[in-house]
Amino acid sequence: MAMTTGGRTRIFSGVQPTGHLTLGNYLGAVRRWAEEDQHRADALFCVVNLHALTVEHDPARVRRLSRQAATLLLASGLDPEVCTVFMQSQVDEHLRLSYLMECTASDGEMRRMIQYKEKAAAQRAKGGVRLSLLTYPALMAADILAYGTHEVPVGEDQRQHVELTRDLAVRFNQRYGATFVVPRTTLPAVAARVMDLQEPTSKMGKSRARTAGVVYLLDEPEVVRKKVLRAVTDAEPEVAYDPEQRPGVANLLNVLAACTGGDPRRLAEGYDSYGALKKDVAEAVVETLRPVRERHAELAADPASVDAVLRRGAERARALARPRVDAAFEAVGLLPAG
Ligand code: AQP
Repeated sequence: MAMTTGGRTRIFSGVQPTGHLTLGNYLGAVRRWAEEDQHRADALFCVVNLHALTVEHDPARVRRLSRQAATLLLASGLDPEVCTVFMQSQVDEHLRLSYLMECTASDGEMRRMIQYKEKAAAQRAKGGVRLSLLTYPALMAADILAYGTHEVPVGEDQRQHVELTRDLAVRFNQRYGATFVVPRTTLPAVAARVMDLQEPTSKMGKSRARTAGVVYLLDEPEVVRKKVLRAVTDAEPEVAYDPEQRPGVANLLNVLAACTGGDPRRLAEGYDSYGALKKDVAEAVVETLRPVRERHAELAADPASVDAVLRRGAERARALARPRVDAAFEAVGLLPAG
């Protein structure tokens, strides 16, 4: 029998401190964690800072972005009295289990990951691909499986990694006995993949080099307006929702729907010019992000309280993860420590 989670649904998800958090992170993942997930389950949310070392990094920047990401999670409404917020590197169980996941996965599986292919191509051109970029999904599987997670709320781009996590959990359980819960992905109803405003066929990502099409959670309202008003659309005269043929307009309609609660197809019917649509999108985004920016400013003024939340979160996470990771060590044939 896989270890239980006390009868409650367990949710785990995370965000990488590879850059400043974006509107994509918020609409695709973080907002749902705060508004729904933390209230309906035993939920853990993590700044996955080890993942930020898979690409070239500046230690001071990773340190700064890690604390900023944690502060933004709290500013977005994650309540440490209700859920567990912590820093991945402060809970050793992630790395312990990651090695067992590397021993469960095959190199072919890792090489098939789309994110690996995309990022490796970019890094190869710059001079070298870190081995950890290839094995990243093993660490991500460990992040999820250590907690007996049932649901992983993520954006569409992470679906393939959660699928791999499922495969690894099933394989491990078959080889060594039931140890892990097999988790499933949950996606938001709209905005599961927010696209770059300048390149609407690419995901809006926080580590993109060109930032004109990326809205950051901490952008000033004037900057948000400028980025949205300059978004790439197309030459067709009427506003219509067609993600395949007209990705720029569809992206704006998805963002508007996510911010205002409407349906993107229906919303399209209410516009006869791109100018009017962009104006409404800009204001909807500014208003959606306003409370997050304001709360962030308050919390950032007291970094010690954020660190205290992370310390408490890490303690709880460690206590939850350790028995399952110890059981996995024993199951594969490693002698127990004491
Ligand atoms: N554009 C997006 N639309 C919807 N959801 C998104 N997510 C990320 N981008 C979008 C979701 O946000 C959570 C945290 O993801 P991440 O930290 O991996 O985000 P990132 O911004 O994509 O970071 P990078 O460094 O640019 O990473 P790569 O290129 O590796 O994705 C996840 O739930 C993610 O799905």
